[in-house]
Amino acid sequence: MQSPHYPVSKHGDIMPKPIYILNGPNLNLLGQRQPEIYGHETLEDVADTCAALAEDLGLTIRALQSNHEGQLIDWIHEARLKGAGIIINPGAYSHTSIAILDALNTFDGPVIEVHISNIHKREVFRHHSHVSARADAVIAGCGTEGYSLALRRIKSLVAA
Ligand code: CA2
Repeated sequence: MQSPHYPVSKHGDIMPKPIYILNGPNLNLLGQRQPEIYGHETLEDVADTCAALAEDLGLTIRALQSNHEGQLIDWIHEARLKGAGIIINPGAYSHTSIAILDALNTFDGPVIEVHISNIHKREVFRHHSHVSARADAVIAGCGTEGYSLALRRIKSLVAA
């Protein structure tokens, strides 16, 4: 009998619920500006790397980016129904958005917060993240590799 928790592909295979990989404002410019802080990889490169790793791990991903707070919140709400976990780099909303924290608090699965740069080594206004109050793990300063690290960790958390 098929699990009611998993969608079924057109071939009849059970598809695991995706891990949502959400990126916030300005991260669409990754690889185009400030490589000394954010590196040379584009967000598309990051999504490709995550998709390949996810396949190795037996996971699926849904990688999304928006410059708009409300859109990120809508995707978190979508993940409540359709997602197994959330990896989120909220960008500057990390430091300002109680609304994103509230949305994440409605999500039952694991949440991992990723920052490409080490926010604690930067300006004081970047040191605090509202999202960290919900995150099961926080990865900062590992460059874009942080997304792969988060995917490996979330694999352990969804399996637990
Ligand atoms: O280190 C991170 O990943 C940040 O979340 C990135 C945010 C920043 O506001 C946070 O404090 C830390 C900024 C994203 C801006 O991304 C750009 C990428 C390339 C070029 C310009 C901006």
